[in-house]
Amino acid sequence: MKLSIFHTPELTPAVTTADCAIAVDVLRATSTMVTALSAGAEAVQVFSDLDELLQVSAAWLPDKRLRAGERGGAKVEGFDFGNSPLDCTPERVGGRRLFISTTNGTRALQCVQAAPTVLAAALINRNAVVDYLVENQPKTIWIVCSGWEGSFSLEDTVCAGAIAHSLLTRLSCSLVDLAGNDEVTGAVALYEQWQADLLGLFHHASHGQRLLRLACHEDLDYCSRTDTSDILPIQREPGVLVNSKQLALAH
Ligand code: 3SL
Repeated sequence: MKLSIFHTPELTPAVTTADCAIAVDVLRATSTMVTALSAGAEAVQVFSDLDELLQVSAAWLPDKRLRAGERGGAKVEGFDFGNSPLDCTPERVGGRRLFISTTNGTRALQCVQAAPTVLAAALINRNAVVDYLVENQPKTIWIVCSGWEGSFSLEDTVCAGAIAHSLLTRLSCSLVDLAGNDEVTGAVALYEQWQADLLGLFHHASHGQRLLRLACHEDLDYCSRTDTSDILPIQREPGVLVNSKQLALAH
């Protein structure tokens, strides 16, 4: 198994050669997707373009869909939700499809949607992701961090490091054997330094600070908790992610 980490969609090779691609946007898109599926959403469908989201979701009955739109951390006017995982309660999302477009996270998913397997990871479902990788043993894995508008982000890299760190233990392999690029070694070191204070790291992160200015303290706290959800979002068709347990039942 070889793991490579890319810090942004822009740094990710245009042609995906990974057997398994994992998109990460800890603050907050992939944390929101995990939470929506955990609360019983039928699926999550991702868009980089807001107009396309409105057009595609218009074909769905209003009581079967929810539209989530975020730009610059704030909710887009006219949408049902912004991008807070805490909005995804069973009462609000149960049985509905979440159509979502965010500044960076949905772009990360779209840039690897051609991979044979596409997963969404956050700190809250780190273990579910690692369980899948240990069980299925894909030869080549890419973790694509969302970053912020083309720049590196601490919170996504620490999550990539948390996944790599856990794989090293579970597979009893060395960093040299696992790492497909230098970013893996850097991400593991970042995680090792901050694993006991991930919320503290979020307070240093530029996007964490942006969200704090928008009074999203509870979101930061929620997204910093590791291994609290056993939900694994997996792509069923390009751009559409479902709970992996649902996909297993269908086969
Ligand atoms: O960048 C993104 O895709 C978002 O997750 C940003 S935010 O946390 O909703 O502000």
